[in-house]
Amino acid sequence: MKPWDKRDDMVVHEGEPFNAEAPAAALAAGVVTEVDGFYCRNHGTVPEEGPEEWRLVVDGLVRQELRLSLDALRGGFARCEVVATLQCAGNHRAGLMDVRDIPGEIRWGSGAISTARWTGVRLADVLERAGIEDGAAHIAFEAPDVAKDALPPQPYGASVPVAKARSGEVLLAWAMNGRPLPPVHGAPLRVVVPGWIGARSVKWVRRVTARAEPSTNYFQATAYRLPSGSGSMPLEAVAVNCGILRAGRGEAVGYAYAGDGRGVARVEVSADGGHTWTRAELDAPPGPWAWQHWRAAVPTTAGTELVARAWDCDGTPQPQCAAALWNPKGYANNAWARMRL
Ligand code: MTE
Ligand code: MO
Repeated sequence: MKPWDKRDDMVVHEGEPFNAEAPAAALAAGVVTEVDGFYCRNHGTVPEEGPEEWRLVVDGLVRQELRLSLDALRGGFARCEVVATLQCAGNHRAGLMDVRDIPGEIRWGSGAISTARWTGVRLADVLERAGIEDGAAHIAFEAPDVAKDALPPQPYGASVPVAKARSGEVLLAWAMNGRPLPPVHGAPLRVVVPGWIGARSVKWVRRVTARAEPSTNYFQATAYRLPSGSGSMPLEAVAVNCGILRAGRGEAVGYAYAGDGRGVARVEVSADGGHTWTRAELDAPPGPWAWQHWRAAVPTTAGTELVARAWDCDGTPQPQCAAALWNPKGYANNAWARMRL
């Protein structure tokens, strides 16, 4: 076993902090990913915390500050389960690095994505208990792990606008696939923001703060953004994208995912560089916040390059070329998926 009870075949990019993508076999094995194959993205060292002294603080622009133990969370609010896909904004970065190098960033292939059944309470219910004041427009999350790649080095944090925080799908989760969260995935409690880039799903969350402005944390204010106008904009919902997981014996198998609950309408695969396409058979998603698996009958002789592309339910297609999507930190590459056999 690799560190953190992960499968031996995890694609480990960094040992410390531990950054590893899910092997294609783990992603293909089921529409819900086993915890031992679930990708890991860590900006700092996994914190050690005794659940005994752990408390979640809810403060800022609220009528009533809260200090909640795990038992208080479990016992005081309705329990909720959501099957949600997490995808790192850096998933498929390798395709952008092939266009032009991106020094200092992890060369993620298409395995910085996984799906779990998360159990916890709705963030909306906790915010309701605290009573959000009128001036609050963002909900910020703070964790104790210190990110060395932040400038300056600082604990990890993020925020989401109040509308997303109050939506029923955003969880404060203590379990993953029916078992307590393992340390590397955020024990004892993490935020799960379905449909949005993984960076907003803060692990080891200790503080939830209602604010007038977005979090000033490096990972909200500086990283995980795309150039926009003369400034930049935060990455939020995941754009429709897909991956090819395996191909052989005349069949290709993969995943497709469109964030923000949009769902995938169609997937096509080409074995001739995009001249002709075969429509893939799409599995039903395990829920509105999850990816879908697909399979297509296509020639799979050695040397063939397979290309796959998806449309979301708004009719938005994936762009063809990574070159048009290149950005300095290498986020959000949703160009057509390619696999050379
Ligand atoms: N939360 C904390 N506290 N520290 C982190 O480094 N990484 C974020 C997010 N939450 C991170 C975090 C990023 S960039 C992603 S993609 C997801 O966690 C990855 O979640 P996972 O490791 O459980 O797959
Ligand atoms: Mo990420």
